Amino acid sequence: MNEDIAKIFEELATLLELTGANGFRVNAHSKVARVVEGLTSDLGELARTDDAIKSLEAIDGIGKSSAQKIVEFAAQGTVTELEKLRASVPDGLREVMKVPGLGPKTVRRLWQEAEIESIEDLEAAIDDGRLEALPRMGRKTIDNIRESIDFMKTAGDRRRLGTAMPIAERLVAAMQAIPGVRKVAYAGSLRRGQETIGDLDLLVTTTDPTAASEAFRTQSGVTKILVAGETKSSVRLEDGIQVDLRVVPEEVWGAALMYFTGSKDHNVALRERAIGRGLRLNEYGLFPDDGEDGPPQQRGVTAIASATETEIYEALDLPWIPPELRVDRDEFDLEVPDDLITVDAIHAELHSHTTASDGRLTIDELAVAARTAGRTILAITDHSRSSAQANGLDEARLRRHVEAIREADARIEGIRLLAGSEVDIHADGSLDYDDDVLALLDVVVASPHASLRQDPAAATARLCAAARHPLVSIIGHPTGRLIGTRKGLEPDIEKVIAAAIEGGTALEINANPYRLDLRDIHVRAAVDAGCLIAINTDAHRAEHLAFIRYGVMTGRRGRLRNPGCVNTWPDQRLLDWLGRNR
Ligand code: DGT
Ligand code: CA
Ligand code: CA
Ligand code: ZN
Repeated sequence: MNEDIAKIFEELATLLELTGANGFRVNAHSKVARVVEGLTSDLGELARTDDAIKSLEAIDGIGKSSAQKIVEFAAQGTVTELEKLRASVPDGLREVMKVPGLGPKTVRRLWQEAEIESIEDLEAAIDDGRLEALPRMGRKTIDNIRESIDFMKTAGDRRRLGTAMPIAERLVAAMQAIPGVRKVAYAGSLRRGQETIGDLDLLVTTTDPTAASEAFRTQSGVTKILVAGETKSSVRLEDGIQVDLRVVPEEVWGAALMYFTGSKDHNVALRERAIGRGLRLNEYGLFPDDGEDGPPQQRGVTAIASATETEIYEALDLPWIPPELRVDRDEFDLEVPDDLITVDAIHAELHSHTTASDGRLTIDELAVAARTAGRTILAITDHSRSSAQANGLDEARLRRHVEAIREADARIEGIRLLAGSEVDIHADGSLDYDDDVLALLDVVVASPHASLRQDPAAATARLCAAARHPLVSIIGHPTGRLIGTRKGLEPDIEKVIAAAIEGGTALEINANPYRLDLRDIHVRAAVDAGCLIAINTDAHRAEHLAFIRYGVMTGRRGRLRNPGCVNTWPDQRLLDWLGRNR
């Protein structure tokens, strides 16, 4: 319930700003959102008690009118003021709000001063020069807006890995519960751990195909049935994502799973490999070539292999290839490493935030959460002073924070806490604290946060300088991209990798599904060059620690092996590496 309430206040704040309410009211609402998000007890319950208003008002940051809205929401599931505000704003403006870099203030100006009520209006206004005619609207701002719109369009309708995965896992569990169903798996780009997912592909085996298909199509959350066949169904879910289901016979499970996992290029390459060996491969199995046209299974030809992926790969003289490697670049030519990175191998989290900056948990709470998640080392790396919007720490606060972390480390059992900082890399490559301050810390994650539109040469110089700095342990989310919304820096990645190797610095795979930065192909380049990699969740709350799986999938796509990932190292080796220049 708290999350819903926070969202409502966030939306209220946005709509108020958009409709020109005074800044005080806007801030009061976004403050409530933050307060509610940070609460550990459920407000929904509190809001249904007799003196709900009084109890809510007693919470720091919640005033009377906010308390009334929370009570209204708990009782009605809606807030009248929000409905009114929504009605007063053109629908198309919501899309305009989503354009990266356009805040409510600017969108209000576009709306009021240039009558822009949709993305289409905005594009037209850019084209006919109306936008440029507005006061305080420079060429550069307009170029940025145009670029952001183009970026939004190409990102299209794909979902982030971290959005698709929980949906797929829920669907798999639901299918598993249907009588007669035996095997269930998700395939497609999700199984390959791609950073964005077009649609979900589910496979099942069952003793009752009709019942399984029927249950799939009528389950809650389905808004539209697109295909309703005997073995193939396709539906659209509430949030718009499409899910394909195929019911396959148990004996062809491996062939079907392999086919629907893809990638398409990998499949094509496998099929050619089969042909080269006098065989035919399709989603029903690997068959001897009988010289006839058409699907061999329809002529009663017996498959050489079909039940498991492993037996099919083996019959093609290949080891089982992990789904993340199935891209058709060079997965057939290279050995599949037997120590490809896994979630289980990771026991150190080296990038995390507490309430000292913009995290939700105290040092103690975060330590316990990390320990519960199986970590044996946790580096606490709150933001540095320049990240003002993230409540970055000035030097005095940092010193006190370091003391607090060391004190907590001495007190809390079962996990080693390291005192660190996520230090801003300025546009020119200099760092946000002086070296004598950095020297106080156990871990320095240096990350770019601002000036993310600088030109590639400047970005390269910036990242290289930080990577060579002797007191920097890790370059955090090196490009600063946000999937689908922000392109981030476009450095010459080979040069950054070379600088990191020179400095003995690790490049981070930030496991947050909005980031996955380094991205897979950059990881691959780093791994090939022998550069160290760190996989961190950048946890701002307890649930974020589970993002590690997405970082690991990205690492596997880059052929990252356990020894190349510092988070897998034995504690003492890791500590020695972190302390090497201190
Ligand atoms: P997506 O959904 O766009 O994120 O990407 P995928 O890879 O999940 O693609 P999707 O859902 O169209 O198809 C799932 C898999 O099925 C795909 O990875 C490979 C296989 N597949 C689909 N169409 C073809 C095809 O025309 N030829 C071959 N060889 N395989 C195909
Ligand atoms: Ca798919
Ligand atoms: Ca599909
Ligand atoms: Zn961070």
